[in-house]
Amino acid sequence: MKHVDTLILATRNQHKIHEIEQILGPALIYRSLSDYVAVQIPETGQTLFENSMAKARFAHKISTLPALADDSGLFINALDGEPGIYSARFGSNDEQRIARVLDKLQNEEERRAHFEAVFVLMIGADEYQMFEGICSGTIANEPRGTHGFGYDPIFIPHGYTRTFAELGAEVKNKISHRALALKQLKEYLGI
Ligand code: ITT
Repeated sequence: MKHVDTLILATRNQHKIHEIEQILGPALIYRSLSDYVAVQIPETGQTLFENSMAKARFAHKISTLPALADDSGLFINALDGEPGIYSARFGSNDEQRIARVLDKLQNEEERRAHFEAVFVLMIGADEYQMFEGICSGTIANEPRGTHGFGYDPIFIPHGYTRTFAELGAEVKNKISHRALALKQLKEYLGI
């Protein structure tokens, strides 16, 4: 177990920040990148882990605080894992990204997919821990629901008939890739 009371969240995605804070709860104090700098951290890695490491390392360096990064993506079987690590760059906004996925899956019966999140907690310059979560499901035929963000309106988690965007935060934050990874982090921090 590791004692940490303040964390800098190494993400610019407000939806992620909200989910992370909801899942981890009030035992920690949260700082964000916008408390420090306005620069965008380039994502040049070939894997979620490499990108997550780069974000955590950067946030730790500028703040000297323990830093938590989340690199995540939607991996679709019929598209050989696309959009995967490029999930955030698959279009210029959520609507376009969703339309592109649905277009590529037109008339496709194989609709299995999974979300994956890789968190890196950078505690010191050479000290880090990695936590991973996977949530399997299928891609809906059309967007449904208004909760959440990103691909939530087209992702139906395994065991459910509704999308994450229909199910809402209470369900999503128990079963999502982010929730599963952060459960391990909570155990690690003893919170
Ligand atoms: P940061 O790099 O600043 O953290 P980002 O949004 O660019 O923010 P990623 O590079 O990790 O983050 O891209 C993840 C993308 O994958 C995200 O923008 C969504 O499009 C998608 N995604 C990840 N988790 C998701 C979730 O829980 N629900 C819906 N879409 C999700």
